[in-house]
Amino acid sequence: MNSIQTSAQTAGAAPDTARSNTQPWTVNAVVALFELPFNDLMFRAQQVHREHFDANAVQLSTLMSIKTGGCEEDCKYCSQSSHSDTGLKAEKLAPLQEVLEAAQAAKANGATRFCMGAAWRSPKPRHLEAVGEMVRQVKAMGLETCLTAGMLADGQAEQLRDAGLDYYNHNLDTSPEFYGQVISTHTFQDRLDTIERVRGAGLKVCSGGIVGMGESRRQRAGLVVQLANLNPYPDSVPINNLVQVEGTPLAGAEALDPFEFVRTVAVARITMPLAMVRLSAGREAMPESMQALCFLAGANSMFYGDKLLTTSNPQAESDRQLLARLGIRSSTEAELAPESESASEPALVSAGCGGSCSCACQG
Ligand code: SAM
Ligand code: DTB
Ligand code: SF4
Repeated sequence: MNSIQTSAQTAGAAPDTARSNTQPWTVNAVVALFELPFNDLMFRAQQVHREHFDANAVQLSTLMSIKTGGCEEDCKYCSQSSHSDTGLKAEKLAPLQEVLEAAQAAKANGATRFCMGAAWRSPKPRHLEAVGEMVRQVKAMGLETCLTAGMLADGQAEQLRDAGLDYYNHNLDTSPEFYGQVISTHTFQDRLDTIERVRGAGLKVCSGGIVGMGESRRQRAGLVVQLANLNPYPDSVPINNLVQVEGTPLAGAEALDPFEFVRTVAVARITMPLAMVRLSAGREAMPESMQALCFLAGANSMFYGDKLLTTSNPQAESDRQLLARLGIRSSTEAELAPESESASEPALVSAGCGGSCSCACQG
C-alpha cells in the first residue's frame, strides 16, 4: 500500500494476534512517515502512543555484559568484534555469583528487567547450560530476564524458555539492502531465522536496530518495514544510535541529525503500536531535551544503569532526575502492557527513591 496507514487501519480485520499489522507496511509508506513535518509526525506518534499506553511511564532495563569481547563476527559498529582493534580484552563467561550480584543491584536501583549480553556468534551447548542457570536465578529474584547471545540453533530457544527466560534480544540492525555493508559473517536471513526460533519457542522477541551508520533514510525505513511486517511484530523494539567506538570501521561516521533519530522512534511507534519502543544505546551523547523528544515520540522503555555492555550510559542518578523533571514514572512492562487492566493507572515502581516518596514502591 502506498498511502500512510493509520492506527485505525492497522486495528482492522482479524489479525493473527494483536501485534500483527493487517496490511504490510511498504517502504514508500514508511518513508512518507519520515517525511512528515516534524510536529505532525510527533502528533501522530503521540496519538498512537496514548491509544495504547500510559504516556507518562517508562520501563527500565539494566544491561550486563556476561561475556565480553573476542567475538568472531565482523559487525562494523561493535567494540567486541575480533576483526576490530578496540583495545577491549576478551573475557570468559562471568561467574554466576557476579551476575547475581549485578542483578540484585539493578533491582535495588529500580530496574524491572535484567538483560544479559554475550559476545558470541552463537552459544555452544555448555554456554547455554551456564547461562540457563543465570536466567533461572535472576528470574527467581523477581526480575524479568532478557538475553542476547547471538544466533540460536534448533532447541536452544526452548532450553532458555525452560530456564525462565522472558525475552531474547536479536536485532535486525539495519535494512536488508545495507546489511552486507555492515556485517559479512552472517546474513540478514540468519537473523530472521533466529527470531523465528525464539518466537516458535514462545519467548518474547526483542528486535530493533542501529541508526547513524551511514544508511540512507530509505534504508532506515527499510529496517522499520522489516520489523513492522514480522508476524507478529516484536514485543520490544530497541532503537540504538550508533556509539562510535575507536578502532571500529564505523568510528568517524557522520553523526545522524538528532531529529532524524527522534523521527525513527516516532515511526517505530506508529508502525508497531503495541510494541515497547526502547530508547537504547547512544543516550549518553544525547542532550536531555532530545531524550524528552524521544519519549514524546513514543519511546516507553530505556536502558538504565551506568553501563551498557562495554560503553557507558548516563548515570542512574541523572536519569532519575531527568524522569522526575519530565513527570515520567518508572513502571513494569506488565503494568504498561495494553492488555493489562492496570494499564491506564500503573502502579509506581521505585527508581531508587530510597523510600522517600509517597509511591507504592519497595524503597
Ligand atoms: N552477539 C549478539 C548479537 O549480535 O546479537 C549480542 C550482543 S550485540 C552487542 C547486541 C546489539 O547491540 C547489536 O545487535 C547492536 O544492535 C547493538 N550494538 C552493539 N554495538 C553497538 C554500538 N557501538 N552502538 C549502538 N548499538 C550497538
Ligand atoms: C540493544 O539493542 N542494545 C543493547 C542491547 N540490545 C544488548 C546493547 C547496546 C550496546 C552498545 C555498545 C556497547 O556498550 O558495547
Ligand atoms: Fe558484536 Fe554481536 Fe556482532 Fe559479535 S555478533 S561482533 S557481539 S554485534
